[in-house]
Amino acid sequence: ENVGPQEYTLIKLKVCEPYPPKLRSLKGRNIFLVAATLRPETMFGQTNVWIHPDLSYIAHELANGDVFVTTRRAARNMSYQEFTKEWGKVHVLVELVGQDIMGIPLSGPLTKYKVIYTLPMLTIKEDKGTGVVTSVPSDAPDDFAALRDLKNKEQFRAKYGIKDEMVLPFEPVPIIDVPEFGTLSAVTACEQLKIKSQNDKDQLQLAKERVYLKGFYEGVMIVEGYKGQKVQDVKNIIKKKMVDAKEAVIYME
Ligand code: A2H
Repeated sequence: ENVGPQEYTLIKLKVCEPYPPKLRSLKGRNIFLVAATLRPETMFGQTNVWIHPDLSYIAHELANGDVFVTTRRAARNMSYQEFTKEWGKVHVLVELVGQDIMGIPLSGPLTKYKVIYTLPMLTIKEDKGTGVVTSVPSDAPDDFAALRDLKNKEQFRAKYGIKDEMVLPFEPVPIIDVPEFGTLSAVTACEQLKIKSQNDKDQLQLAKERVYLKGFYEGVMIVEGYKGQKVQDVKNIIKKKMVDAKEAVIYME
């Protein structure tokens, strides 16, 4: 683990109306699920957003009137980073569990998919980031394995009330070329290591070790506007663009 504070980019994923029953009292307000990522330059490849079905979340109000959905722990951290009206105070609007916001439509920055959905991931940690994770199956083995599980297992989808159209149309998007791994590095790594599901912990750890460092240090962007540029060189540019457009915010923990 890192020593000292870690900076995350929080990606704002706007909840589309009509809102699910638990959020209905917030009709007319701008509600965002916010996902903590270390890889803002991969947002071109978002296909869905992961939520833990049994984890507690809150919808809370920020100083600018926006409503963020995160864990209470992340909300508290935000209150010490000038997100809230009063320093150290969280303004809770609604208490939720993940299942209350499962299978809901969102719109997010940079992805080619106009609408993406919240889907269940059981390995989300309560004590990291916001408890909301954006999914980039092209470049993150955890995301690829979990999305493939949902695609392959109808019972898994049914258990969490996920409809076919929230999962089946969404394919990994080639966004970064990684030497030796190609343009879908997470897919390649999962195939090489014969990963069968999101529960293949040790193999997934290996896959991640293989692709993350290489993706960051040797990856080359292949998306329009950044073609041929190194991931390292565009990461901060893409991050700043989203922050300036109010599509993302910087958060520390
Ligand atoms: B990353 P670190 Cl393409 N539980 O975003 C589990 N995983 C979480 C999480 C939580 N509560 N909060 C964030 N994460 C994930 C993109 C990505 C990420 C890519 C490649 C690598 C990568 C798309 N998912 O992470 O322990 C998020 O996934 C490499 C580790 O703080 C976040 O960035 O290092 C990353 O883990 C933060 O993990």
